[in-house]
Amino acid sequence: MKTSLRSLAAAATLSVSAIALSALTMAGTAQAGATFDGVKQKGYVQCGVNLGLYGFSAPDDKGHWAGLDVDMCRAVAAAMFGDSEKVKYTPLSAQQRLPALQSGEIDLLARNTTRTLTRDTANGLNFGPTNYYDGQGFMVSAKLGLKSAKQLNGATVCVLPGTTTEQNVSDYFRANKMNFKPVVIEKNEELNKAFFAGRCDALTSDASQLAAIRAAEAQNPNDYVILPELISKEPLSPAVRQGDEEWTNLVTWAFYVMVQAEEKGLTSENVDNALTSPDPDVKRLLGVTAGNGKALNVDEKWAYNIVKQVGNYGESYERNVGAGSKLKMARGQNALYTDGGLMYAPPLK
Ligand SMILES: N[C@@H](CCC(=O)N[C@@H](CS)C(=O)NCC(=O)O)C(=O)O
Repeated sequence: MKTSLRSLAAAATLSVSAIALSALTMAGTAQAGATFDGVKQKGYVQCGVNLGLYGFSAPDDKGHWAGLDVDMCRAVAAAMFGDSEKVKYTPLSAQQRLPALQSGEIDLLARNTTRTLTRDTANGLNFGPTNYYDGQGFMVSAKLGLKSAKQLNGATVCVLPGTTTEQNVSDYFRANKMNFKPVVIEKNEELNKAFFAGRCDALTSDASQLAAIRAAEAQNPNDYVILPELISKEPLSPAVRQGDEEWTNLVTWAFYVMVQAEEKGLTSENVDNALTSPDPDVKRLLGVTAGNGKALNVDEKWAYNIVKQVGNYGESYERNVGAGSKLKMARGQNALYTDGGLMYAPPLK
């Protein structure tokens, strides 16, 4: 009796440890997901981007896609293939973007897309880390002499459908007991034209986009002002389909590499010298100490390739939307946490 009890207990311990062991093994070897495998097999990332939004995703003078969102696509390609050029771009309107991801037409959506609960759940998406913290604002003609969005009662407002913008603007007017007349136009280009032609008193959009539209499309940018109120939170984030953790992980950590590189002072210029750094975090980041690559099922040089080819987050920011661009956006909330911003990379270990 005693023996059999003991052997039962032993068997139970054995099976518990067998389960624990198999769980460990599972965690140790990355389970390849369909998107991860598909991307690897075809040799490029199919990235959904904006139809053309200066600073985020727009073709440059030479026809190369450039921008903060484009750099997200490039970082993932650098991690996966050691080559940031292994990306094909699918330009998408606001209304096309989610179906394009859900249907599998694209692998990654990096198109100034706000992370929301509904998109994260009912729409079947997963979001990577926010690559630009934004908020919705209003742009008006300077001639109107307005100082505040609170003066917009009765205004006609140009707004793009299929966006968080559309909902926020009605919430804002209702909350402030004001009326407005929406002018809803699906194509960005036509919407902006309508605004610049004077068909609406105000254009509403994420504030970074208002700055981009003003810089790239106004005949005289000084004729327009962006009102000071930000009426919403728009954490713009890359999105993937649910169901492929391996792919979600790669996208997530590819972005964190750029932030971590900035935290550590690593740039595309100095990253080669950093390969001999004695700092254990830098060694791990650059694959001098192996482990992170294996965990993500990519080459140990994955993060080095991102920093070398795409740069750290600050470099990407300044080049695309900051001092080195037409937008000249201050870092604001997009500064590192050490400078009072929200950019913070969890440990890459
Ligand atoms: N971040 C918001 C808005 C995204 C969006 O599509 N914004 C429009 C304007 S409201 C846009 O990208 N415009 C680019 C352009 O006008 O070129 C969302 O995810 O719904």
